[in-house]
Amino acid sequence: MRLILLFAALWGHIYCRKAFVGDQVLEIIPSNEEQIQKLVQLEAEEHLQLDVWKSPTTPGAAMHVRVPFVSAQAVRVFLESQGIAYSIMIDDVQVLLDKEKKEMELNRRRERNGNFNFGAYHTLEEIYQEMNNLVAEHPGLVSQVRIGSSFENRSLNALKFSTGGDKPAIWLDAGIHAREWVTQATALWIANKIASDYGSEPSVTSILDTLDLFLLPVTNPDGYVFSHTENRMWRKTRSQASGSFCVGVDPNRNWDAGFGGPGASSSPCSDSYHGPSANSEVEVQAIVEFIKNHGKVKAFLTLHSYSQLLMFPYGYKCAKPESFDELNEVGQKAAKSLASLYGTKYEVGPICSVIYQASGGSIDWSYDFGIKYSFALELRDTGRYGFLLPAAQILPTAEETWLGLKTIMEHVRDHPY
Ligand code: 0X9
Ligand code: ZN
Repeated sequence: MRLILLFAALWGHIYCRKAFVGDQVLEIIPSNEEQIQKLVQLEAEEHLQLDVWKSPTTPGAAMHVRVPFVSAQAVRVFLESQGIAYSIMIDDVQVLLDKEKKEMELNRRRERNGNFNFGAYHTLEEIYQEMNNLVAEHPGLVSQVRIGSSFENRSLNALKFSTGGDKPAIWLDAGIHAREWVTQATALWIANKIASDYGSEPSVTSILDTLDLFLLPVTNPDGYVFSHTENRMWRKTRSQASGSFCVGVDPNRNWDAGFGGPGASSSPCSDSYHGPSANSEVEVQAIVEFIKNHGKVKAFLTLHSYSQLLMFPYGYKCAKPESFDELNEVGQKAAKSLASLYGTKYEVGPICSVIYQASGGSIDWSYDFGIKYSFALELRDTGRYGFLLPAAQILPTAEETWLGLKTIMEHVRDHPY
């Protein structure tokens, strides 16, 4: 009997070990360039299996990193020996994941006899179902466009909001990075908000009387499914590289904009792997083809998390874009209306100055393609929960984000080009 129990415990330990038990997320503050270099070296130590949530940039600015339980000791010793300041941001990642899962199950039971809860996280299936419902409830305004399929053959479904005719359009996507769950949830809330406000709220009404809107809530469905079923921290696509065991490409390093340059990795195992060639990811390809074929897309907006940033080009280079002054002005205006609701502060500026140089990003491609109003938003928070933002913050995040986006859309409406 004892032997059987021991065996069961061992089996459980080996095969059922929850992936993130005891993992911590550290906030590390380098105080000089030398310490930043040390952190970059630390990040490169593959055996430590560090998951960098926020890269080190300048002295005094925080780096966030998930440290697997087994690497904790080594990382602490390293930081202390170098005199680098750090604190614990999340003490046990698995505790947050268990809570998140429990909340989702509870919500699922509640939803069985009621309406879709926009303040909860949902599976891909549930999101696609709700998109179908939206179309069914607003047939004169909302339709669905299948712009392509993912590597694992899932539909890439965009919602089209149109009052008729082929108007110039706004593009809005979310969830290109799988684990940024608040973005897919926010996009869906916004879809519902627009559908219900058209005809009664003057601003939405006039935007849609002038422009069509295409909204893709789940840009990376394979990654999203994987983040639910296997690894909550999954970021990339699920494509299979030839000649490597590692799976996936960072779809926000895969666009044809400074492809393969600084701020992207050529290692298939890296979370910022740019892929074998520009547009190698079918998910990226589908959007590029759609935008090119449409021919009249005037704004390209994309949702990421986290850090509370409102960014515009460039990321692949640190030069100012030609429309810097206008984009900066629109960005500041949007950040102001976003903050008017709950006081959430956003930093506004070019990708290269507000985060880091990063090549192959979507809004750099769209801008160079000729879409002047190209913006990327990093939603809540600034790191308390990072990618694991509690579901209780979905609604406030969505509401405030919508105010920011609406301000951008109003500007696009009033500045045809
Ligand atoms: O590194 C990224 O791809 C984005 N940050 S995230 O933490 N969400 O991964 C920011 C990149 C800026 N956006 C675009 N270039 N579109
Ligand atoms: Zn992202």
